[in-house]
Amino acid sequence: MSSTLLSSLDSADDAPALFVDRRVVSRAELARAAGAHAAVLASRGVAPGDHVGVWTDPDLETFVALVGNALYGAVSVPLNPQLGARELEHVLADASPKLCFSGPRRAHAARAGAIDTLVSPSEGASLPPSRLVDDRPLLVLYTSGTTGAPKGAVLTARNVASNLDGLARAWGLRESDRIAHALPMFHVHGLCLGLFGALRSGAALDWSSRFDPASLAARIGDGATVLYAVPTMYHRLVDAAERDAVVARDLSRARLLVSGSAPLSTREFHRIERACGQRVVERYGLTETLINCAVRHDDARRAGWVGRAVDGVEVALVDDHRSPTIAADGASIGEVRVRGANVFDGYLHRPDATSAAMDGDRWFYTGDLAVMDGDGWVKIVGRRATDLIKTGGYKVGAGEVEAALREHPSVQDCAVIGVDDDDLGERIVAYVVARDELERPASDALVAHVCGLISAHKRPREVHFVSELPRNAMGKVLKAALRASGSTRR
Ligand code: MCA
Ligand code: AMP
Repeated sequence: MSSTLLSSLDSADDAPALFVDRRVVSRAELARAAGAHAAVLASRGVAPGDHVGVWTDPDLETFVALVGNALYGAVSVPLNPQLGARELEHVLADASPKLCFSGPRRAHAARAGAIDTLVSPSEGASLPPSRLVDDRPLLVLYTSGTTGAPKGAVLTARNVASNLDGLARAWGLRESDRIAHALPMFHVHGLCLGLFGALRSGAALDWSSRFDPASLAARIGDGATVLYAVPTMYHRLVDAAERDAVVARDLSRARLLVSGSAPLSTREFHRIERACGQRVVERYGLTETLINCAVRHDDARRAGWVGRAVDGVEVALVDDHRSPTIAADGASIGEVRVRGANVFDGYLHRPDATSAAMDGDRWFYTGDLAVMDGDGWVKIVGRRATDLIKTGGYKVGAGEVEAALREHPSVQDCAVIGVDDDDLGERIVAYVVARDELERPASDALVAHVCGLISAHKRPREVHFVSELPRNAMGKVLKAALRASGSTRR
């Protein structure tokens, strides 16, 4: 393990570090800009360990701020530019950033309320401090639970570095690699694996601000060697590849196509293989643990299996009493628990939630259900909580969406479920009881209302009006009955 966190920046040479929408930035340029950012932080009274919000707009300045914060020791709290008002209020109150960084768009300055906003620091020549792999926090990433507002997962430099080293070994990442992705920069996948993973392994990051299948595939045609994407993106990529031979050819040139954040169906795995001759490599993780299992680059790849434990991670299956009694026979189902340097420090201000998810031996209980075979290969088969929805690779708590809907004056009651969807994996469907049956709000208005309060990707894709919700004798909504009642797969 390199003792410095973003080790490829230590040499600060002319090798490309980043392609941001095709704008190339060398390691030397990135290191210099990150140094200037760090100098501005210091001049604004930010101390190492302070939280700094970063609006993750699709600008080079966002990358500089994330890297500059990491090197300086400030803890980045990445902010989705599309955070609704209620979610933003929660994140700012919970994380109390010392200031929020905004790129040249400045549009967010007013949104952070009383919190000071730092706009794109100017050039400067100072070299960045070199951050060691330490046990201090590096990031606070907000992640949804079954109930309540999202929780801030605190990840340390060691969590991230140890996991990135395991992944670099699993995938044989090297300086000649260029990792392409079009993922958001406020989650583990795009930020930790994509940005920090490239800067630690010496590969370059080739980032596209918008996901467009043909353009992303063209980045591989243009020299990117590895692709990171969520299954929804692979679904759209293979649709494009089936229509367009150029897309298929570009995808066929990748050294590795890597999928994660949600299950890649066996159907899509085989479609991709047929369209471009590539067997996708899957890996499985959580915000709290980073990546637990991965298929190695030289493994035989099996549809539906997420590979073996990443180096440095212990993975086991447990029964309902959290006892490791589940046989590794490829058929017995248990909950996945994990332990290792990858496992986070805990949830910010939520010792209750941390101790519910992590035991005294530092095993983290994922809530995911899986089988394991005799070689330690894992296949995810479901999850314990039915109120957690994975849509387009984003985790969304049904309760968050319900709470947002309930704030609408015309909504008397509601229930939100995830329904199987070929494109999104699951799509969010809302069942709504209107306060006045004769004056139902328009579905679009309800969706817009949700987008105003929480992130747009948490919006319902369908709204059904019902006169009442099915409930059991205890008054609990019967979501299984809703699921059975109407919306079908598509
Ligand atoms: C739509 N939009 C609206 C409204 N309706 N905005 C305001 N009001 C409305 N009523 C906007 C959206 O904000 C967005 O804006 C645009 O319409 C379309 O967005 P979206 O619905 O998200 O598009 P999509 O086509 O469904 O997106 C599919 C996607 C996306 C590109 C695959 O879901 C995605 O990027 N997923 C990645 C998720 C991810 O990175 N997960 C990693 C979690 P605009 O066009 O301006 O954007 S980390 C994790 O899971 C673990 C650790 C792991 O294992 O990796
Ligand atoms: P998040 O909190 O957004 O980090 O989401 C983590 C969850 O995504 C996990 O608990 C799993 O349910 C799911 N997940 C991530 N990767 C995979 C995968 N390769 N296969 C199945 N589920 C996955």
